[in-house]
Amino acid sequence: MTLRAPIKTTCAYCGVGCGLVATPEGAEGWLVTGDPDHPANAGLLCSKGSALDQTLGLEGRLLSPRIDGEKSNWDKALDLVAEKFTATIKEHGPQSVAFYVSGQLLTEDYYVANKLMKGFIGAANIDTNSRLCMSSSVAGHKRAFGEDIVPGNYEDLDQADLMVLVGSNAAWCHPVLYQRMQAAQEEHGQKMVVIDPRGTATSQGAELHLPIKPGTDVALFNGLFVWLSQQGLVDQSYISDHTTGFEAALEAARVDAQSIDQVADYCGLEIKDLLKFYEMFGATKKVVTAFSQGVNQSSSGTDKVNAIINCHIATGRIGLAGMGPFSLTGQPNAMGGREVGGMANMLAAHMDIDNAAHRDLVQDFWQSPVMADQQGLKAIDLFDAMGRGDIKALWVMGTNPAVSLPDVGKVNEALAKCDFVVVSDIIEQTDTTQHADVLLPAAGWGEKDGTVTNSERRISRQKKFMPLPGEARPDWWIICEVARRMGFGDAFAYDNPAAIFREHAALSGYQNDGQRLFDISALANMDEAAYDNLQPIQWPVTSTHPTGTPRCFPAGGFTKPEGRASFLAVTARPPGDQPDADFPLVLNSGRVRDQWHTMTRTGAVPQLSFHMSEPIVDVSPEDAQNSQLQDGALAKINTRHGQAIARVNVSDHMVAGSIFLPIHWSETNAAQGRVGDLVNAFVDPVSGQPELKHTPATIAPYQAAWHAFLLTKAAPNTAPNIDGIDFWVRAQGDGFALYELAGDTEPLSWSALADQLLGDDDGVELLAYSDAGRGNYRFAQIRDDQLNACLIMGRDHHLLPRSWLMSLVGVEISALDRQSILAGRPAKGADTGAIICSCFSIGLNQITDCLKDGRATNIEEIGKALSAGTNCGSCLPELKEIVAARHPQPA
Ligand SMILES: Nc1nc2c(c(=O)[nH]1)N[C@H]1C(S)=C(S)[C@@H](COP(=O)(O)OP(=O)(O)OC[C@H]3O[C@@H](n4cnc5c(=O)[nH]c(N)nc54)[C@H](O)[C@@H]3O)O[C@H]1N2
Ligand SMILES: Nc1nc2c(c(=O)[nH]1)N[C@H]1C(S)=C(S)[C@@H](COP(=O)(O)OP(=O)(O)OC[C@H]3O[C@@H](n4cnc5c(=O)[nH]c(N)nc54)[C@H](O)[C@@H]3O)O[C@H]1N2
Ligand code: SF4
Ligand SMILES: [Mo]
Repeated sequence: MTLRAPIKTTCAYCGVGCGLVATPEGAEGWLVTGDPDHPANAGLLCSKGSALDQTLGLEGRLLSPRIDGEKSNWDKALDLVAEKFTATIKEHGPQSVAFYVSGQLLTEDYYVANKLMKGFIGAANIDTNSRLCMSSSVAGHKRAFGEDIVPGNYEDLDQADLMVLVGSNAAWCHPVLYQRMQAAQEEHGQKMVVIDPRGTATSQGAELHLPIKPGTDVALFNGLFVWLSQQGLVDQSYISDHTTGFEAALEAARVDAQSIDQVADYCGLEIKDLLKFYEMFGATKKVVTAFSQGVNQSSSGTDKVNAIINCHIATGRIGLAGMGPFSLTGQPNAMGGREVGGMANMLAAHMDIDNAAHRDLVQDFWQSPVMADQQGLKAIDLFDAMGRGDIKALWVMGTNPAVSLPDVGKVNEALAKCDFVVVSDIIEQTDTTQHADVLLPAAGWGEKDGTVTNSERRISRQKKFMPLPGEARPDWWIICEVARRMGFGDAFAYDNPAAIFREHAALSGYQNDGQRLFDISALANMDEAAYDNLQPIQWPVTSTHPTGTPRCFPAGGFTKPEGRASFLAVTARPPGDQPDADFPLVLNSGRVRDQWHTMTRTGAVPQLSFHMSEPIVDVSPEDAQNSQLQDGALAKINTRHGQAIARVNVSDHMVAGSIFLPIHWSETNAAQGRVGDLVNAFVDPVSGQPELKHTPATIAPYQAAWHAFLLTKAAPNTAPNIDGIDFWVRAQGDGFALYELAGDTEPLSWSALADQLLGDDDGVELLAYSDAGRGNYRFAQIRDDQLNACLIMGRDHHLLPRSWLMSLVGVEISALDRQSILAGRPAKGADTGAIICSCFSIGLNQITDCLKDGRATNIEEIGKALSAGTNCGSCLPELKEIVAARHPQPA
């Protein structure tokens, strides 16, 4: 029997780590709301978090182990995995096997995966999607502080007088933190500067946006460093008491920053804007510089991190309330993964694999037969080695590398070539599970117990409140069962995640003596009940700080020898691959508001599907004109690595020379929508993090001969496998699927194509309109006075407003609706327009109508009239922009 009482847990998605309450609702259902007591969010949630209760269904779930695609059972599958790994190691050595894991695993899962690979298999070929995400920050922190530490906490974001956001679209990616910053703007006039090559929902709310030339952040911060020192704004006593390397770093910075003009020119910025930023930074003591993937995902990512940290330690703006460099972690447990050392170049508990004393310490603690004595392969090298046949057995857990790695065509070839691929996932059909010899059904969010650590070093419990579905099992259990079958049973005999956590906590304190700040040994003796009731707590958690530590480095005290932080001498380097005549544009890539990564969970939630229902390429008006692209039409984007097709959004927020594609679509839900196919695999030499934000590209109109969209209740969860369809993308509606379709050549018979797409359906009323001359076709199947399917085809891409037809699903179709469908024109006011507020499904037209007819003049009034923006608030930046377009503020 399941316990049907409210349960406190943590969000499954981003690194903000919001606390949630899952409350039973109805017979089986759960309602998920923000936990008002959790310090990360104080009850707030974003659009993704608020829709978590809608991901709890079992549609698409992997519910039993599979071998070669056939249903199997746990014993057979686990035996096979253990046998194959053991045999491969025996024949080809420990370096011939690898794990590729994820910052979305819980700390306990991560800990045992790392322990098995490094201490029992004896190699370090365990890398993680965090390589693509946080590894430059890890490397930057280690170089500066001697340890991977995010010094501050979220209260600093509230207390700062100036927030500098570098390469972060927090309004969409860390929405709850962004809302905290917005509140700080209102409460005490906090200022915001956003440094990003494109305008974003985040930069909308900023006092200053610096549309930096992609990849040039090191020069910008070197410029700041030099300027601060010229103005006498560096803190000499802090520098001499707590740091080393100031002079050398300043000298290196001067190479980039002989003058403000040089910096402005290199970074493609106006001198006055640059100076304004420098003056704001110089004049404000409480500055937080928060950074994310625009910094990390770069071939100079580590240097970018250090260029930022240099400015903070030069001015003593670190370790105190309202200030500091702040790496925003992406995944829910990116930080936890770093604690357990689950990357190829780390050991465990913030120890180094290159350090013999650390290796001995960990081996002694684990009582393990072997210990990896050299770094393993980092993600990009790992898949390259697999392509060469050097990695013969791979186990993927909690990540979808066939979508998310750069140059992913090559990755898919490597996966296809690998002798033995095991994938643990919650979803049956992904681009990666296609390659699996063995598929292991993992328990998902809400079905398993463990801990995660958020961006501010705060450990929170994720809790089970649902039964295990089918044969799904928690990841830690799966890993321990394989370890046991490989002969390591004693070291993996945990009864529950609490036991693993205790060991992890004990290791952090083992022979530590204050050498490593990551120490949670005060949690090492928690019994199950204490573990279950663990309140969110920030590490270090030691006998001297039993209730946790809100801030590190309050007065120096860095992990480096003598407690000093290092300045790093860095100079700007251009991105690895430069545009040329064939590929004159820079392809940037990143996230959209309502989707999570490869959409395996958020893609199934109707409420999240229509803020952006297909891959959109953002293009500046100038580039659109040069490439003859029309807003709303399809375009082909090509790079040296591959091709994608996306719909064009001509946007004033884009600067000429660069285009932006979202990362979310895959072969599972689109044809040619996978951005990884395009992206180069150039890496940062220090961190190994790939340059996912900068690939030379070209864009051209995709001259489709026909376009269509299909809205159907009979929602096949697959590609429309029909000859002549060259482009398709699928979005999940409430009880229906919406497909966008296009083809290169006009169908020989439109009606035959229509029959194939609609399928026979006896007993339905068919509305059909065709104008062969213009090539306009509209079909609607109506059953019991409701829309069953509808297909609109034509030579033009404009067709009809999808939002209008979607609004007809599930309601009685009136005579007027029938007329409107046949006429191809919605009745006045019937089209809600593109969805802006996902929580209440409020579209753009509804909002603009409300502003036009005077029902509202500001966001609050829109909220009152339509409810838009009154739940999670994720759409507030967009509402602000819509209001501003209608009611421009006097300058
Ligand atoms: N909605 C949503 N939220 C998420 C996620 C999600 O999938 N969906 N994923 C989570 C994860 S794992 C992560 S890592 C975070 C990522 O969070 P963010 O890093 O905020 O998100 P991105 O969209 O990847 O990229 C941020 C910005 O970097 C900019 N950028 C590109 N090149 C440069 C450059 O050279 N310099 C500078 N300064 N900026 C540049 C891009 O234009 C983009 O706006 O989001 C987390 N939150
Ligand atoms: N071009 C480009 N590429 C990028 C990025 C970019 O900005 N640009 N960003 C990069 C970044 S920062 C990141 S973090 C990655 C993210 O990329 P991925 O990690 O590949 O993306 P996800 O969709 O989060 O994959 C998680 C997988 O784990 C499964 N899963 C969910 N819960 C569980 C569970 O409890 N157990 C197990 N075993 N499986 C589970 C999901 O179904 C899904 O298949 O993408 C990277 N790739
Ligand atoms: S900001 Fe949104 S996605 Fe991130 S943890 Fe909070 S609710 Fe989840
Ligand atoms: Mo990430």
